[in-house]
Amino acid sequence: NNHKSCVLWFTGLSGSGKSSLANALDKKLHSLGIQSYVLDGDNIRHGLNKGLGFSKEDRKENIRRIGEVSKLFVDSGTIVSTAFISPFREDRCSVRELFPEGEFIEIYVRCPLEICEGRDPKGLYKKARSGEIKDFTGISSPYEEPVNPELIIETNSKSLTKSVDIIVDYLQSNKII
Ligand code: GGZ
Repeated sequence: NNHKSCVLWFTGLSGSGKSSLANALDKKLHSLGIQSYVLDGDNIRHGLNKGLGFSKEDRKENIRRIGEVSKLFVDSGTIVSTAFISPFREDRCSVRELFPEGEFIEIYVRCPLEICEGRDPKGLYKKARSGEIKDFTGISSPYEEPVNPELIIETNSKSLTKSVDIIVDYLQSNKII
């Protein structure tokens, strides 16, 4: 299949649906015969970035390394989707600067904090409220919204299928796939 490579940088709160969306998109791209890969907490924070925590400095280093790894994937001809909170604007901007214009596509997975907190699949918000987990994004650590993201997906009001379609349309309109 003839396609360009790029990074789809999903950013948003814990529980906003970044991983679900990145993984659903990944499936869709594979079904179209497109080489695609997902980087998320499961394959990065448990491996390459084991040992990094959630202080501002550790998150910065987490995102920096993910940016560099994404670049390697893009060099290999892959469409890479990254699913990390990446709460700091400055850190996301630094990653954007690693790529030529058009290859870094920031996707803000927007979902109200109350909804994310209500979902709380791992009980982390509850622990953050009680103080058992500190520096928790949205509760005791900031989330800086993207200023000019290429796409905003409202996971609260859109189905997963519809959200995937919006991203696929974007990739087609911009002649990436
Ligand atoms: C935010 C935390 C924290 C704190 C553990 N703050 O819902 P999850 O569990 O699966 O996703 C969250 C994940 C965030 O890691 P990232 O690498 O995406 O963060 S960042 O981009 O800011 O570096 C959550 C879990 O790790 N988690 N403690 N204090 N999320």
